[in-house]
Amino acid sequence: YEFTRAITRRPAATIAEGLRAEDTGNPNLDTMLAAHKAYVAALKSTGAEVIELAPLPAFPDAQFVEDTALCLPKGAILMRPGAPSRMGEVAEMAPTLRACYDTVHEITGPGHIEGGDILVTGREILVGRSDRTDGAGVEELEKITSDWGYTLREVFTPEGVLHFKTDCSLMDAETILATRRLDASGCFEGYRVLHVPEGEEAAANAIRFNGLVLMAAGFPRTAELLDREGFEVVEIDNTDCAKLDGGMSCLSLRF
Ligand code: CIR
Repeated sequence: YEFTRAITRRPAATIAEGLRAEDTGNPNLDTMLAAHKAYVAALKSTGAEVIELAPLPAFPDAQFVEDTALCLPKGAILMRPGAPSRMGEVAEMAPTLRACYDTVHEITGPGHIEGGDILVTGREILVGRSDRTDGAGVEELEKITSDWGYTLREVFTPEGVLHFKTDCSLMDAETILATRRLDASGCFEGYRVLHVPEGEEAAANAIRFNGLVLMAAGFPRTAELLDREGFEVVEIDNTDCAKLDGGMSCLSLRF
């Protein structure tokens, strides 16, 4: 959770064409841009450098940059999204990562894996299989990360949940904020787990970024819980991203 850099991408005018499991209305570009600005400002306020990429109208989900790569200290790994409409986002991200890293690997397939399914903790890499991430994708990632000395553990994302990290986030090396439904699968055994209060499940996709925890606004009991635990919380309006099943972690690559 200590980072010197982040990569973000401004939402494009085509956001209404973004993927969503359920139609709860179209996102509004102006309010999404305002929220995105607040998000970037919060990252920068910690002293980190934020690389802000230009919108990609051909890829309406491209602001959710997290899904395109995994950034680790030893190198970056380009993902292979399970959503066909998002495949092309990876090539758009590649040059930026190649400029930041000496080593950039890529998942070449046939499997699929998206960054939203990967949680890097203080001791291991957890990868949740989901509708977007399959066993072959996890296996290919494991080959790369084991060479770098990481332990990778495959876990499962609950039915109906888009990504593993839709339901959890790392608060510090040992502490995970998670929904009860995800924790019930037993995947966090040995960690300290803070449960998102019932009815506030959408607050589980937060990020610890240096001294701050960025979380979606509108979940007062979760904010209070994190505050009580000693975290400095910044609330960001997530109304528009939520309409596209996006949250705090999806909006950046952090390294
Ligand atoms: C999608 O369905 O792929 C996008 N509309 C949302 C992606 C959210 N990304 C994430 O949770 N890492």
